[in-house]
Amino acid sequence: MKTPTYVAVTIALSAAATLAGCGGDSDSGSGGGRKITFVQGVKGDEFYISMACGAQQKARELGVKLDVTGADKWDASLQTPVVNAVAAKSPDAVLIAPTDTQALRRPEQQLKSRGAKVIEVDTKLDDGSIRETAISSDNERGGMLAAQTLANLVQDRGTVAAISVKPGISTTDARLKGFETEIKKHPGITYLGVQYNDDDPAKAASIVTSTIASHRDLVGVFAANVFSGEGAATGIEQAGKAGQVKLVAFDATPKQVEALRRGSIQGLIAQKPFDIGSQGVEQAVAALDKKPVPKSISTDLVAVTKENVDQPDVSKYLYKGAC
Ligand code: T6T
Repeated sequence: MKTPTYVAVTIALSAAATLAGCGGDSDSGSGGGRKITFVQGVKGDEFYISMACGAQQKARELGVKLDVTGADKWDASLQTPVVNAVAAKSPDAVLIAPTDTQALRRPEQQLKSRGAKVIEVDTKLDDGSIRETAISSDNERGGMLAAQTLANLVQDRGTVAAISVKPGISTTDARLKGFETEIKKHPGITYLGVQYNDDDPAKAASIVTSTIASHRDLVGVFAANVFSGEGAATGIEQAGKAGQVKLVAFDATPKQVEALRRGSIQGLIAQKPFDIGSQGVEQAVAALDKKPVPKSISTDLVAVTKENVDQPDVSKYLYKGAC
């Protein structure tokens, strides 16, 4: 089966993705004076930094004030007090990436009961009764695309493994589901299952080096997000297997793209965080204007390889460390 080495998967709306200058907070000072707060899944992750850029740009266009906040680590017990502090400020609307499908239910309920319109961006709760809408990539399809790409890279035979953050995250769980569904269609491939790294690249690196040491026939790894991918690339390099053990990872941070250029990563599934952020503000204002808001919005994915990474219609989706 010929696996696509470069695919632009258009699944739904794509907002005009142009980057504009932005910082933590913006106040265009005009236009309705509404306050929107964006609670990232974690601070310092270029995926969410790019998402904040899209949200800032749309906030300027629509004349609303946007604050951006988040916890220092991907952890529901750290995100909860951040959300409670936001609720205390009674914003008109909140864009939030809940770090767990259950644990953030009560804090989100708190936001809603204080009158805020809740827009879930990237991740979502199992309970859909709080949010106005959920905006994210089609993560299950992204996982299937990663499996097809990895199967092609390893000529449909050998042993592969997966690495992810932790169970209970709507996005990475969906990617694993898509990956596992697809990889099972490749009889020549043995799948070892998933190991979790708690969103810590150092943990991801040591998981991969020990997996390589204990499975001499390991030929491929799927990494379900940024820090899983950055860590897996380091682990493969530390084991001296760069280019031999193939790596396909979700996301496209500067570090991941560098690893792609030097041959430690062979495929990246890039999301469009700028579009998700921009759509998030647009739907928040629509909800505040009592306009109809779709129950969910799915944004594009792009498969990135060494061959296409510098092509303009691919490179424009690579994540940024600043706007
Ligand atoms: O992959 C993204 C995001 O989509 C996922 O929900 C969590 O991990 C990332 O933020 C990357 O770190």
